[in-house]
Amino acid sequence: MLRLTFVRIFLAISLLSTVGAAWGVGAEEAPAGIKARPNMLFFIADNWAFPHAGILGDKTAETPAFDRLAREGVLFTHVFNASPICSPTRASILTGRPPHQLGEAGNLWGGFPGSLKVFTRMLEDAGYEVGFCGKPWAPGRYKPYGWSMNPVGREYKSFTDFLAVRDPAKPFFFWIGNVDTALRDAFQGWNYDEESVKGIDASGIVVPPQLPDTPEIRRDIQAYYGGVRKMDRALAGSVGALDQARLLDETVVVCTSDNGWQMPRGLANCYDAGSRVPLAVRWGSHLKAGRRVDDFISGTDFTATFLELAGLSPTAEMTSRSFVDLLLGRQGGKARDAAFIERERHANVRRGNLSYPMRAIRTERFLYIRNLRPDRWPAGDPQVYFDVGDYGDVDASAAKNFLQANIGKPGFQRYDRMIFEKRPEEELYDLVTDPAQVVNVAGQERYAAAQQDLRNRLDRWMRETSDPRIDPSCDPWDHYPYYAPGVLNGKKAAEPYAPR
Ligand SMILES: [Ca+2]
Repeated sequence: MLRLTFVRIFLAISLLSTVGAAWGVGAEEAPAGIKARPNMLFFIADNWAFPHAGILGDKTAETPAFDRLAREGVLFTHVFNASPICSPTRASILTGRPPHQLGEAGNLWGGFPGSLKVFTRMLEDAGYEVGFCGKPWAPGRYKPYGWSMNPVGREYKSFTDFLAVRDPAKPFFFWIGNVDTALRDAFQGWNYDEESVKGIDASGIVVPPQLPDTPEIRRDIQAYYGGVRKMDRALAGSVGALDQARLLDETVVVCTSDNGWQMPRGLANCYDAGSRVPLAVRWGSHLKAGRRVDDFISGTDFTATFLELAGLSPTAEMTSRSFVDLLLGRQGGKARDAAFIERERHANVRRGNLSYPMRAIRTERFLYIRNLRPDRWPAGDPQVYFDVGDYGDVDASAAKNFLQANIGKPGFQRYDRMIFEKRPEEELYDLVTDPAQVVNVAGQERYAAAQQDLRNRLDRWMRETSDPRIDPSCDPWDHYPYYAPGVLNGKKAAEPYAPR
């Protein structure tokens, strides 16, 4: 049965005859030992940050399933998503383009323009069966924009449901959007119940220097690690389902996250805590087991990678670069030496519906951030405006409550400055001396040349990718609708709030 399926797929591939071109060889000499058009399982966590996995050296993180993928496949250590925010990152993964090219999809809770081309649809058009369960492109609206279903594809109740009903003659791409590492919503913390955190030693947690080391903060991080453990168990279940269906070794299994953790100065910030994510890929015997790749990967690169695996090429407008060469350990891969990170409006937490635009470049040595509207509040206005409360771009949690209760108190000013207060136009962090990115060295004489070089690189990238922000007066993201369920001024609005 399986053999027959393989023959059918092989015939279909020969007919399409696109595979050879994508692999860089003639179709008839199909790559030795490489199965063309493999199944792909994309497991994407929500707000799970680097390096919170056992195999990355984190002693508190219990991630045996992720560690197994890395041990039996490839572990990537420098993966940065294009944005530190859910919807724009997910949109950039689907389109292979930076969020600033995606109009409303560059904001959280925006719309997904019908004109955008997504790789999942391209795979479907090329004969793949595509589906998802859990969190797809979200949050935001797609129906009024010409999409009959989520831009990821058709929704299934679970991965096992999908496996049971899929057409075995077709290869598949399946997206699992796990949310165990996210806060339950913007108003509650992680799960603190006994079962969720059982066995996770809060005293063993390493509190990063951007947060005060107090029992309140440790408790929040402990609960987050409970989420990490739960997420990893879900991953184990998905890999087990593949194994049970005898599909594991012929399926490319990818596990990553959409952005960094939801602790203050993480999510919605261009620091590593907001944008750097774990990534491991397993593909049976096709990948040499236990390799570690330190080249830079942008989250936008998944697009071209999945397309290449399916024998397709990215469109001309995609900035995505395939990392199939890096996966296979081939020479001549077009490895990046930097990643670009950006954000626009996260929650609608500034008077006048204003965004807080940032653009950043992360190299091995430096992180350079440009705050394009430094007169605005990076974490949201300090006065209560929406139900999300003060500084609404920092999601509500026990850690935030604690920090807010201590604003202005002795010993807390440095955290106020790092998390809540306005920021200078330029930030520069030297990762050799300051890996946590807490000491801004922008403007210091000894860094003048590096700062100028990074400034130029960022400008060049903005110009080359037609970033509307290259025009200093341009603010389109302030005017796009904000579709979060009504939480304006303490009232549950019947309709989502849209800026006037
Ligand atoms: Ca997220």
